[in-house]
Parts: sequence; structure tokens; C-alpha cells
Amino acid sequence: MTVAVRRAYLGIGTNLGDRQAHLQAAVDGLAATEGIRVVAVSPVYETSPVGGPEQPDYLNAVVAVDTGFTPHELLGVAQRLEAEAQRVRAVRWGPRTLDVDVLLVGDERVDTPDLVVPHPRMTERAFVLVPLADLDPERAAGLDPDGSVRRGPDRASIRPFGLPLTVPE
Ligand code: GSY
Repeated sequence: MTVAVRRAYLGIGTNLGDRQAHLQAAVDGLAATEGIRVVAVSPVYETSPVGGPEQPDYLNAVVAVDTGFTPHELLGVAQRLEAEAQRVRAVRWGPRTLDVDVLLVGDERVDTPDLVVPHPRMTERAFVLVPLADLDPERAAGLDPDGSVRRGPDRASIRPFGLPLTVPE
């Protein structure tokens, strides 16, 4: 059976331990997954926490992949990578070693109890839309038509971190 390969975007974030290493491990884990090709990784941003209890700043980035996986198959990969980072999340919206969110899978829409795509909160979050715009400005502009999230007050809550992630050959 031929599977239609689509461009998907995953958000990655971490605010515990060696944050850069956790993000790089997520990119490496995606690249090592048969059926997924990592196309590009955005710059890394250091970002103020949104929601939850008082907690450390996050590092966030967005990864573009080409894949024939369904959104739920991508969710399975995301959950595996989070488990491999020994993610512990005692508090909802609380600190975590690794968060991998399925943001967009082509133009597909999913609304199930365990997964909603496009990600329901991405249009409000500069820490998602700014790195997404680095990879696909048109797609990000379509989700934030007046640029209020990418350029608005929330923009100050995200700062370029400097250290790039690498895409394995
Ligand atoms: O939604 C992902 C986890 N998360 C984050 C995050 O990744 N970055 C920032 N800045 N705040 C967050 N709050 C939550 S929950």
C-alpha cells in the first residue's frame, strides 16, 4: 500500500535537566524512526512558562518532518520519545523533561479525546508560532493572520537561545 507522505510539524519543549540535550535527543529520536524524515529544525528559543505553577524557563523549537504516519501514529512516536526522556509530570501544565506536541499533519483535522490536530492552543502561543514561522512563514501567518501572537506582547516572552539543534544525516 502506498502511503501519502505529508509535511507535519511537531513542537518540542523542556524545562528540566539538560534542556538542550533533551531537545537534541527528541530530534535524533525522530530522525531514527523508520517512516519519518526530519526535514528541518527551527532555531531554539528560551521561553517564559505559560500556565501552570511557578517553574523554570523552557527551551522550545519546532521540527518539520515528512511522513506517511497518521496523526495518532505520530502521537505514539511523541509519547515514546517523552518516555525515553524519563518524563515525569506530577502536575498538569507543570515542569517536564520533554514535551512533544503534534501541531500539524498536512491539512488533516483530528478531534478525538486523546488528540486534537491542529493543536488547539498553538494559535495563542508565541513559543510555537515564532519557531513555526522560521520554518514555514506562510503556514504560521495563516494561523495568526494579524501577526498579533508572533509580533505582539507575548513576543517578549521568547528569546533566541543561540545554540542550534542538528539534524542527523
Ligand atoms: O505545551 C507544552 C508545555 N508547556 C510549555 C512550553 O513548552 N513552553 C512554555 N514557554 N510554556 C509552556 N507551558 C507548557 S504546559
